[in-house]
Amino acid sequence: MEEKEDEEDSSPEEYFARCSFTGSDSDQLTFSSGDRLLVHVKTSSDWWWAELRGVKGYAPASHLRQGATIEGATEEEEDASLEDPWQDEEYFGSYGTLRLHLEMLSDKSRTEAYQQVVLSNSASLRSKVVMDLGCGTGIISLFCAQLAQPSVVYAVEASSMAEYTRQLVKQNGCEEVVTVLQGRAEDIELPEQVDILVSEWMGNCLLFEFMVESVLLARDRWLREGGVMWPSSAALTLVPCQANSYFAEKMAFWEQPYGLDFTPLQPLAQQEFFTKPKFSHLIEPDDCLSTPCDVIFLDMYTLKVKDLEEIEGQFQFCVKKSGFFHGFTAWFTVSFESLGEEGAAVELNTGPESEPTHWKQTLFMLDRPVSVHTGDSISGSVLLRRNPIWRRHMTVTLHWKINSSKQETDNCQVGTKSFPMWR
Ligand code: 6LC
Repeated sequence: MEEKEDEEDSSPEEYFARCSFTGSDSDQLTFSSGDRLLVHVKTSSDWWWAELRGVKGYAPASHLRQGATIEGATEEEEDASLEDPWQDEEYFGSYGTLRLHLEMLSDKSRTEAYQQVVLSNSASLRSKVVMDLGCGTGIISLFCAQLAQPSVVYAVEASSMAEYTRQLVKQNGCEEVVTVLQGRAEDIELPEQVDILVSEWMGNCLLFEFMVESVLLARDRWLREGGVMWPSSAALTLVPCQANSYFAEKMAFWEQPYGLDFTPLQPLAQQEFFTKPKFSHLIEPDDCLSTPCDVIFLDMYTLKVKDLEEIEGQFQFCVKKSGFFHGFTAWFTVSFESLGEEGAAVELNTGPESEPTHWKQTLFMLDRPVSVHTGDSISGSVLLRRNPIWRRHMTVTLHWKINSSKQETDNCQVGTKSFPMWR
């Protein structure tokens, strides 16, 4: 397909993506549901020459519609628009069963980090008012009650697990201290402000699920002036990496299964396995092609809900070993500040140098591997863009530029790829 620059009119039309689309070559745009596109030329009935955030390319006409509202939507889309953009029924429904709680409680690094911060700060927790947002089975609240002497812990839980949490509190003799409140943190009323707001809100790639929004709203409403947030800050870390076995398993596989050439399936494989990030990847420290770099830092005291719409970070990596650059791996770290002189700070790091957690790491595969050498640099940016419709989802866009340290090779390569998580 050739570019249509010369035919462009001066007033492009505004369209919105009815669903996400991943371009299969550099001529095509990649966008997420709800994205605003400017259509310059209606090249054919199927493909339009359009623009998204300054980048031009073809977009499938069937994926676009005029107007962000449900006007002009098909019946099917109207139904979708009646759906809760937070998908709370499904979300809290899944936390009403044991599967996820078992996974979280079995994660010792995670659970013991919270236990440790309570224990190391037990003296300062004395007589304090605590809110545990999204308490689940109540483990953090129970740590507070058993390891310290807070005056009260408000354990807030929206799912039906709250009924059991109440029983667990009783069963463990903590009912004098822990008050279980069933409801969304956004809706509950407390009799007082709190000194400490503790929550385990982190999702894959830190923000997925966007439970952090509930934490920020609760902070602004219920945390007293000078109160403490646990965690107090969070960072997202990125590293360019090789992923030889994943690449072999999903892509190279088609080259010679049983001595046959199945390579025509590779574009399909790419679409199926590399379009979305791979959650639950465990990267070997050896697969890191350079020293990891913190790309995004969130201060839990100053972060605002509206900041969550778009968060951007920059990176500059120096390749420390030659190999195949298959993609980027991301993970996060959260820090808990100490409550005072006698307390201690605690960190929960979900990276490859720490004990694996249930979050593991998130792998973003490039469309094709690039061979890199010691001394090359990989610079660029990462953008986390919250889905404007599905509020628990986001798209991660990576831009990279590889500068080769070798004079003879074509010494600069650029790339960009967007990964919906999940819509
Ligand atoms: C924690 C999730 C728990 O927090 C789970 O039990 C869920 O029902 C609860 N939760 C999430 N959002 C709210 C809210 N707004 N109000 C009350 N309870 C809530 C683990 N999930 C992650 N760390 N991602």
